[in-house]
Amino acid sequence: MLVGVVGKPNVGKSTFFAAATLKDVPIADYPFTTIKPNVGVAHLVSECVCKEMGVTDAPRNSSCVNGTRHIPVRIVDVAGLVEGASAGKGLGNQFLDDLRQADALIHVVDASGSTDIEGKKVAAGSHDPIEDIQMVEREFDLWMFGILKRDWEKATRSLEQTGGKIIDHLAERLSGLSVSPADVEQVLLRMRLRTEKPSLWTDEQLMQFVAETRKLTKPSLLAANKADLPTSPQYIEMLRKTGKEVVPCASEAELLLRRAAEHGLVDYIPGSAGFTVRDGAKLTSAQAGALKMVEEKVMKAYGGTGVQDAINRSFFDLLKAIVVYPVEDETKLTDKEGRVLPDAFVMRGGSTALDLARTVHSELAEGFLYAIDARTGKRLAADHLLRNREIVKIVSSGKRG
Ligand SMILES: Nc1nc2c(ncn2[C@@H]2O[C@H](COP(=O)(O)OP(=O)(O)O)[C@@H](O)[C@H]2O)c(=O)[nH]1
Ligand SMILES: [Mg+2]
Repeated sequence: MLVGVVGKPNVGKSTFFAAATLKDVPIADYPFTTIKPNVGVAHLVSECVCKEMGVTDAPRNSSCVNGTRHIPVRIVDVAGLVEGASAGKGLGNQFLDDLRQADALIHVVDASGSTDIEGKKVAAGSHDPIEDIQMVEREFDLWMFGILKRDWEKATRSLEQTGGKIIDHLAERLSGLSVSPADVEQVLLRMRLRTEKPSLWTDEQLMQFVAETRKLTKPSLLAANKADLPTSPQYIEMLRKTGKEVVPCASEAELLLRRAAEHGLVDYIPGSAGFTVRDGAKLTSAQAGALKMVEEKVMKAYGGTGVQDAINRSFFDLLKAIVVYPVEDETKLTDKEGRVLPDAFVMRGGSTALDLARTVHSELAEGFLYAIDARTGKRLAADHLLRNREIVKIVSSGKRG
């Protein structure tokens, strides 16, 4: 699972990305090997099961800070999007290459209204961020539309002559965006489009099709950034009225806090509603002033910087992700080496016990017999739908079982 950080230029995407990916807690090894420069590791925070189970854990793929697990996930900083990007303007199609791999999007907007549609600085409060949202979504849709439109007449005529399926054709054209035939079918059904005569679809219908496909396959939330500025609350109010999920964010404040924590100046756990200056920390007056601003304009006003919340919500709300703890010994909650609750895996919602076996090791999946719920000791079948924070032992005839 990969979440993309998108938006027009100068809204604070890179600041958000830098803050979210700043290594804040010590972690042994990242489970991701090849990483492109604009792909980084952020963390989900989730209440660890250690307290409930009354054990002291020894995490390996994640870390546990005061009973909260920080579990690595990947996010990608997408190049800024401007009007005309779908036709190659600005960084043009680069953003689309970044976007296509993303499963969900954090759409960063400048909630202070201090950047125009191209991202140029203007008087605070003078630009309505809702226009930016429409622009970004429209560019994305126009780009998808362009992919389909390129050979539409020829392709649909040929499909109608040979009895080929429009669903397969559309899914094939959009496969680079991880759009499946089932996704296409769902959208077409909802729109009640006549699948036997695609050559009769109008451009408006095709645009509606791509917009619906985007919503289904790239669910998004709004990170209303620069929330610390005085002109932001009014726009945040307006953004909420769009019915979209809105998370007020102060990315710069989050970056400041994580850096200060890294340097041992403050105690701060991402996602929390406050921070404390460490005893004996020698702050310059500039640092003290900046922290005071964060306290007043961010922590007191919003109960947190929102960055961690946006990351969490993109996985848990948009992708319905769950955290699962695989163990070897379901009574001691250990792995082969006796480590207690070593791993916490982030999995897609709808994942099964067999999916978990696959994630742990392919041999476990091949010889899968059944799984055991460590809390109840009950057996779970291969198709058991995993629940968030479930602790599971896989029983397998495979070598690793
Ligand atoms: N006041 C305020 N400014 C911010 C915040 N986040 C980013 N900025 C500023 O917005 C400008 C653009 O940020 P950047 O991350 O480069 O934006 P990008 O072009 O979307 O990647 C920079 O001057 C940042 O310092 C924030 O939370 N509050
Ligand atoms: Mg940037």
